[in-house]
Amino acid sequence: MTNELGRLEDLPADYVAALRERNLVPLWPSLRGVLPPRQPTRQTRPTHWTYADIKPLLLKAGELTPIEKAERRVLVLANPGHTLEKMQASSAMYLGMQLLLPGEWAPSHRHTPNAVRMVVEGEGAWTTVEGEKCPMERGDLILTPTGLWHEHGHDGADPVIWLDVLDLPLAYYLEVSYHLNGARQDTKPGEGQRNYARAGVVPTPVFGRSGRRYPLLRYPWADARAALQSLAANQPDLAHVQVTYVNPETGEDAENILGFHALMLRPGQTLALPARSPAVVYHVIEGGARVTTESQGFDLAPADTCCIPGYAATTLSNLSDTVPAFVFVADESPLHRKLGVYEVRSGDQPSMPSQS
Ligand code: 1HN
Repeated sequence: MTNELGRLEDLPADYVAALRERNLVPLWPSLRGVLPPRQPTRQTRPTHWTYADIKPLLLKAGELTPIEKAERRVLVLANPGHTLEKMQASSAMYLGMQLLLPGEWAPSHRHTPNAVRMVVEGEGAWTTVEGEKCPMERGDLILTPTGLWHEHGHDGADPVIWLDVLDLPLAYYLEVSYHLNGARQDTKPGEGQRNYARAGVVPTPVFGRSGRRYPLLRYPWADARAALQSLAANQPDLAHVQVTYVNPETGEDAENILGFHALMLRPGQTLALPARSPAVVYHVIEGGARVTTESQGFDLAPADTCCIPGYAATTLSNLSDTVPAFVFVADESPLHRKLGVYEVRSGDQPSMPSQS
């Protein structure tokens, strides 16, 4: 169906007014807008945020706004395609860079959106999640899933900065976003990390399993990095050297809505990724990477972050010929799979999910 549909202007003004007075709207003038041919309309624009830009402005926020006046001292990485006021990186993803200064405490709360933190810089901070005190070291991924109490503290000497990734825009859109404040948590040492210390071996179900939805809360960078290097060394022809952060008891995605991965680009490697339905965030942990889509290319330095809309074929290139690049990837794939709209395209051919 490519025929032109009737426009609102084609209708008598008094008819449109009569509809509007009764909270009624004709569909056909807007049908192509909400259901465009072949490819969805995306407000998400390819956007690059450099750490060189963010860091001084975030440190300035540390001077301007005490933690008591901020609760969470964050500069939001807002996608201009959604308008900055919406504070979204994509339709479902929120990104923020958070600063905690030595001695500061970001009080305990819990909320409906799911969050993770990817530690960018600094030592001595911790996040306590449901009483489990998780040290924050560079490259660590720490989960604070929906409903779990969490607070941040800092016993070190220098500022600590991390990247927050939340499904806040989705929760807000669904009108389910709210929080509860709590008292400082009593802490116990990292239970999850002692139980799930090695991949491939997990406590036996009848004896040792927690049965918790989130048995592992901290994924140390040293382990993810070692897994990537081992994978790359063992499979020299493997192009997509990537690991996914999962629930070690079930193998399912670590959280319900957003997916989290760590990717290694070999020295000099260029990796062509097909167009997929979810929007994707790339954040460089180590090294440098060029991220290119049809319309744009970004050179990412360490701690730089970019967002690429869904349905956009993307090429990732290591900027170095001598050292690997390590990239943290967050995407909307668990959500898309649950909704049944997950799609990988070859060329620009739609591959809409169907019955067959
Ligand atoms: C939140 O709870 C944190 O706990 C950071 O560090 C950023 C943005 C929106 C809503 C909740 C945190 C957040 C947030």
